[in-house]
Order: sequence, then structure tokens, then C-alpha cells
Amino acid sequence: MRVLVIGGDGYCGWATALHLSQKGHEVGILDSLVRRFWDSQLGADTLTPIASIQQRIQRWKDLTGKSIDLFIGDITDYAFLSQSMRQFQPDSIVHFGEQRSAPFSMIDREHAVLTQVNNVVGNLNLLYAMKEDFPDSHLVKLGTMGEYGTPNIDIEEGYITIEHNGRKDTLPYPKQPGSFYHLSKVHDSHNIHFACKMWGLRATDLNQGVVYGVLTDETGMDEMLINRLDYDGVFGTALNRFCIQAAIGHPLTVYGKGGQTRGFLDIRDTVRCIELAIANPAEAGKFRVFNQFTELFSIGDLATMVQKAGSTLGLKVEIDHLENPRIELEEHYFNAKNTNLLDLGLQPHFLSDSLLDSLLNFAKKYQDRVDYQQILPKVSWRR
Ligand code: NAD
Ligand code: USQ
Repeated sequence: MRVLVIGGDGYCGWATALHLSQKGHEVGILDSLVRRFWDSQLGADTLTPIASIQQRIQRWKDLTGKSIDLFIGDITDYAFLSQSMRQFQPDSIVHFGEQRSAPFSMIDREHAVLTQVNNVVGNLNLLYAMKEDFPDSHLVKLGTMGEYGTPNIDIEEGYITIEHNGRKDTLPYPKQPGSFYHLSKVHDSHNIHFACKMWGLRATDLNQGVVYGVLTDETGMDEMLINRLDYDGVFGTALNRFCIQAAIGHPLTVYGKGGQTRGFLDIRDTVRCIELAIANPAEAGKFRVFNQFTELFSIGDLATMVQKAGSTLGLKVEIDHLENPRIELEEHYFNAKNTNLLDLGLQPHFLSDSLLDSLLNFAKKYQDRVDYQQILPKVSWRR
């Protein structure tokens, strides 16, 4: 298949582009490189030294003989997007190309607006480009588990059957997101659902949990293919941050009580889930939703796991409970379904097996690159 990976210079996108290329798909990467720009604005950098997208693609070709097409530009620019798609002729479009940090979206009005315009307009442009020229292609869109929030009932995969006043219907599952970023994903989901109904497009929304790890088979092949690993208070996610904090002897930054429970998955499972989704496309007119995570953990449990794994490497890891910069429940019920991808054949990696290889060892290897000023959270939901 011809697969266009939008956001293919990013954390999930780069690993996915290489994996799909390795599996024999014709891959194109489309990216505005805006994430590298946001990092430099924030004064933050990935722990791992990443090469330019051109160098990465060239090295991949030198090593494997496989080419990856490159389109540099912004999907909020419709002319650029439509022209790139016409040139590439995709069968599937994997859309990772959004502003994906909750804290970034909560910095101030400008960052909230930037996030929602970038994400919602980019996604809407993509739906129109598909309708115009590729109505039969399959959209695989990265959503988030955070669209659901933390309801006091089980979370289904996208839809819930409700009986009300003696009548019954299957409806989109209620959404209670916790940041302007997570809200942008809800808006995207509504737009995709509508486009499928109106124009008969086919789409799979992957409500992904928090991704951890840096190593995949392909990105581990050469230092120049290495993936990014964020640890700063804006783009770094919980588990990746904890491992880097452990490596440098910084107490782990658990926000509040630490009872916040989320779905998690290894980046090796992210790339496999995308492969499964494109191999089993949604039917025309269908908006399919898969919950993409493999395990549920509370933040406090994660901190304890990192502490234990660290001790096997001789690290003395302390756990701090900081005042929570976010507004969120710190103790709550959380039970989400995730059977759709398992039914398609996903064989999960488990955190207990990969904490050392995929994370702590990388954190130790690159610990000299850590900027201590970037560890503590600076963005508050209360301001
Ligand atoms: P990332 O920031 O590493 O990568 C996103 C890429 O998209 C960047 O290279 C950026 O330059 C590009 N991009 C952003 N806006 C663009 C635009 N308008 N036009 C073209 N390119 C654009 O993020 P990531 O961690 O790889 O996340 C990828 C996707 O997966 C996001 O949609 C995110 O919401 C979703 N997701 C990520 C996680 C996670 O833990 N990392 C979890 C759940 C869902
Ligand atoms: N947290 C801490 N300490 C930290 C960092 C985070 O306790 O140092 C807590 C947060 O308060 C939150 C939880 O950990 O309760 C998750 O935070 P996170 O920063 O790891 O993840 P989040 O902001 O939810 O966002 C990340 C990605 C986003 C994706 C989302 C999936 O950045 O793109 O959509 O994970 S999910 O969480 O399932 O919505």
C-alpha cells in the first residue's frame, strides 16, 4: 500500500514510517517540522540526539535500499496538502500531525488557539482533500484516550448503547477531556464522524493512551535513526520523564496523590497497531474507534515500578508528590476496553519486561544531555 504518514518526523510518526517501510509499504512522510520549532521556542530538546529528517531518510535508504518520499509543509495550508496528496496518491493516510501536548495547550490563550487551529483545521483540510481526490482511501487518525476523561463507568471503544425512557440507541461515548489539547481531539473525532456519514469516507480513530519507550526494531538499527525522547515539563510524558529523572537522581515528579490512572503502551505496539489498522481498513462510510493501549496503571504505581527497576541498576530513586499543576481527579474509577486491536492480532509488550531495555538504559546513556531546568512543571491549569 501507499501510506502517507502525516507528522512522520515526530515521536510516533518516525517509528511508524520506518516500520511500515520495512514491512514493504511505499511510505511518504509529510511534516511541517513545527515540533522542532516549538522545542526551540521552549528551550527544550529531546534527550536523544535526532538527525534532520533528510539525514534520517537518507540513512534509512543507505541501510535498507528503501526510499521514503518527503513533503515538508503545513496541513493547515490546503493547497500544499492537496498538491502533496495528488503527487503521492495514498491508499492510507496515517495522521499524527498535530500539537500533542496538554500543558502546551494550557500555557495561555495564544497556545490554546494555536493548538485548536492547528489540529482542527489541519484535520478538516485532510477530510476535504480526501473527499475531493481520494474518497476511497482510509484515514487512520490518532486520537487519545483522554477524549473520554475519567467517567465513573466503564469506557467502551467509541460508542455506548444506552436505554433511555424505554428506547435504545448506540451513541458516541460521552467526552469529558481535561485540556484544550484533548478537546481538539474531540472536535476532530466529531468532524471525522460527520465526514464519514456525509461523504462515505472510511476512517479509524485510534484513541491512544500514553506512549512510552524509545526503541523499535527499525529506529534501533543505527544511531542516525534514533527516535526522539522528550522529558521536559511540556512535551515529556509521565513514564518517559520518570525514567530520565531516575537516571539523573532527580526525585520522580508525581503530580498530587498519584491515583490518576491512564492507559499506556510501548512504542513498539504503537507501530504495530497502525500496521494492523491499515491492513484491515474501515468500511466505506464507517467511523471506527479503537482504544489503543495495552495496560492500565496509576501514576503512583508507575513511579514505584521505576523505583524498583532503578534499584536493579544501582540507582537510588526517590518519589516526590508535587502540588498538581493540572486540574484532574487524583483518585477515580478507570476501566477501559481495548479488545478491538487485540482481536486484530496485537501481541502486547508489557512494561515489566521493557522498562530497562527500552527506557532506563537509554536514559542512563544520554543523561549528560539533560537540562535540569526542564524537569519541573511550569504550566498550571489554574492560571
Ligand atoms: P510529536 O510532537 O512528536 O509529532 C507530531 C509531528 O506532527 C511533529 O513532527 C510535528 O512537526 C508535526 N505537525 C504538527 N502539526 C502539523 C501540521 N499542522 N502540519 C504538518 N505537520 C505537523 O507527537 P507524537 O508524540 O508523535 O504524537 C503523534 C500523534 O499521536 C499526535 O496526534 C498525538 O496527539 C497522538 N498521541 C500521542 C501520544 C504520546 O504519548 N506521544 C499518546 C496518544 C496520542
Ligand atoms: N503526570 C505526573 N507527573 C509528570 C507528568 C505527568 O504525575 O511528571 C501525570 C499527569 O498529571 C496526568 C498523567 O500523568 O495525570 C498523564 O500525563 P502525561 O503528561 O503523561 O500525558 P497527557 O498529558 O495525558 O498526554 C499524553 C500525550 C498526549 C496523549 C495522551 C494520552 O502528550 O498526546 O494524547 O498522553 S492520554 O493520557 O491517554 O490522554
